[in-house]
Amino acid sequence: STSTSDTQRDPRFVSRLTRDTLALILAGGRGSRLHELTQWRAKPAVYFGGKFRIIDFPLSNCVNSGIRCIGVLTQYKAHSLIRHLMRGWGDFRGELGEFVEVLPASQRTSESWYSGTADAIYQNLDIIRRRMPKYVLVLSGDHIYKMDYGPLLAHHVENGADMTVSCLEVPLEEASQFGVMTADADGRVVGFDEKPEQPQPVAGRDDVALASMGNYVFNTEFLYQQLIKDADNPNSSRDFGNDIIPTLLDDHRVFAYSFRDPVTGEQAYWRDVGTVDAFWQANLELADVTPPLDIYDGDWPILTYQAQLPPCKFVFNDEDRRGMATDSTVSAGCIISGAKVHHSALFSKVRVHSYSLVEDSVLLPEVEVGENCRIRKAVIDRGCKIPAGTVIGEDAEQDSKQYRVSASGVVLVTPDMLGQRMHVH
Ligand code: ADQ
Ligand code: ADP
Repeated sequence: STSTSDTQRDPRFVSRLTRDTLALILAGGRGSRLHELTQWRAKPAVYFGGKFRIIDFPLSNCVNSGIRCIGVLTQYKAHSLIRHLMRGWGDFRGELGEFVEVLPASQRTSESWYSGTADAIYQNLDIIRRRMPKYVLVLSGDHIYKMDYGPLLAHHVENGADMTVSCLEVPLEEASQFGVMTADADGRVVGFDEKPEQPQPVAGRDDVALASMGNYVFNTEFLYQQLIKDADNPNSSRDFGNDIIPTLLDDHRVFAYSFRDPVTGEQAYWRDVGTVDAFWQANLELADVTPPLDIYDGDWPILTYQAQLPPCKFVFNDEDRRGMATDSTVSAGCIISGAKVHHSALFSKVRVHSYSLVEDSVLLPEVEVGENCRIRKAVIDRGCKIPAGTVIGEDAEQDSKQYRVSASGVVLVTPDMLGQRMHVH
């Protein structure tokens, strides 16, 4: 097996790590707490950050890290996701050994769909075997963050690990939604509980716990053995966090890799935009003067599919109808005509018409806001046509009759709620 001494023998060792890695992105999850936003699309296909989809973040991280052998495992409502992958991620250079391959659940090993995350990988073992990578990097397709996977792989190899779990510190009171681990002084994982009711804090602290990010590095041979063993266990739910990781700790070398901001060494940006509130907030944060996530960082570009679109345009009609946007992100193809947009995120091809106001809101592609509307604290799904004179976000009781109002008062509006779904293409 590879060891630190390889680094001394061969100076090309570090770049070989990412080149010898196959990344498998789990993108089959439902994301049910996003409610109607994932009624027709998988969570990784949900729009984010003005012009991206969530899956663009792990995909860009792979490419920026030098990992260009990538499989995306899809299952739930995958049409929108697969279309995006084909348009935006389909032009890799096969002759250079680069690819983004879609691996849909297709009952290849049995009559069942992917039952859990481990089963999703298990059902593709023969495909992995054919690629013969040295390491398999299993990634969650659900999170927004910028991460170089190179140091994670180096950490794995330097520790002589069988498996490495990427993790970060989270407040103890939020920890029960994650896989929570404890590690010894060398970083070896000694305890792992999937979504525990009483999470264990980090040694010597009482306010934070070590949460798994759902990103794992495996030695390929080790992964085969464990998945085959798990497949023989009739009591397993075939999930890495529930069934596999806890059983490995005694006999195998499982290490924790703590993900930190590479520049500051502080807690890194990582968001599970799993609820409508979290989705709304994370999108609006990008419009802040100093956002917590820099999407303008040329050293770590977030790649995506970009439609051919004209520039966005702001029309000043007269003193009462100045088209303007402040503290907002506005994407290509938008037209703001005689209307005010403040502290909002407008995705591509959004139209806002005269005398209207849009504030603290996230408008997904192709939303049209008619004249004389007031929209506050809303998330408006792709393609919604908001009729002239509509008021949203001022009266929660009224809003909740037609739309979904979240615990913190964010109003979610979808074409289905407006009776308009059939007009979307
Ligand atoms: P969860 O996010 O709750 O916890 P899960 O719902 O299994 O786990 O989703 C993990 C990833 O796999 C997501 O990207 C999802 O889209 C995808 N996925 C889920 N089911 C799938 C299937 N059948 N086929 C293909 N893809 C599927 C996990 C870990 C925790 C960890 C958190 C971090 O189990 O230990 O703390 O992620 O968010
Ligand atoms: P995107 O995620 O790219 O915005 P759409 O909003 O067009 O995609 O829809 C996502 C998927 O859901 C597509 O496959 C679309 O055909 C399907 N879909 C949307 N609404 C309905 C509906 N009311 N009935 C059946 N399928 C739908």
